[in-house]
Amino acid sequence: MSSTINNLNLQDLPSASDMRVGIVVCEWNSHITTPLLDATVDTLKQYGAKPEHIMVRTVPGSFELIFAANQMVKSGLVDGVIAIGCIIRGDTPHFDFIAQGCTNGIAQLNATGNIPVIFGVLTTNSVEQAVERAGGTLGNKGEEYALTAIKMIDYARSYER
Ligand code: DLZ
Repeated sequence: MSSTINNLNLQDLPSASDMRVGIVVCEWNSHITTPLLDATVDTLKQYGAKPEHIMVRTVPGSFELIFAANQMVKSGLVDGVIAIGCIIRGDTPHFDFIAQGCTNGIAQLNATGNIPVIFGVLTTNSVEQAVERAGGTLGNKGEEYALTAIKMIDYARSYER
């Protein structure tokens, strides 16, 4: 196995065998978010996460990720949350409002909460760019989301040791 994936150093990566991970995934652009979700779950399992410790919930669109991720954070049922969405630029300014709102909302959860929330939201100018990153020529970003969650849960735990 190579020692990096998508710029992430895999050396000293902790096992996810005792980690509980929540995933919130969007229905919007499901042809993109489903392969992102699948790669995220597969990678978590590959690094030891137990299937029964991976909680997956679905929301309509990326704007709803903020509320749903916050509910998961507050539930105390998980050690970290991965928010998965795909926002594709259209003909109206809607893209900018949703992308900005979603980004700010998830950033705020990270700044104020006590568990990490991973930003697994693709923001692309075209469907093609999204496909490239969801199992296409540029790989699958879901792997990166899972690895980042494992690293950040371990990071959060370093303050408990
Ligand atoms: C309305 C909308 C639009 C135009 N585009 C996207 C998108 O590309 N990706 C996405 O995840 N959601 C989109 N949405 C839906 C909004 O995120 C949200 O569900 C609605 O504005 C209702 O709050």
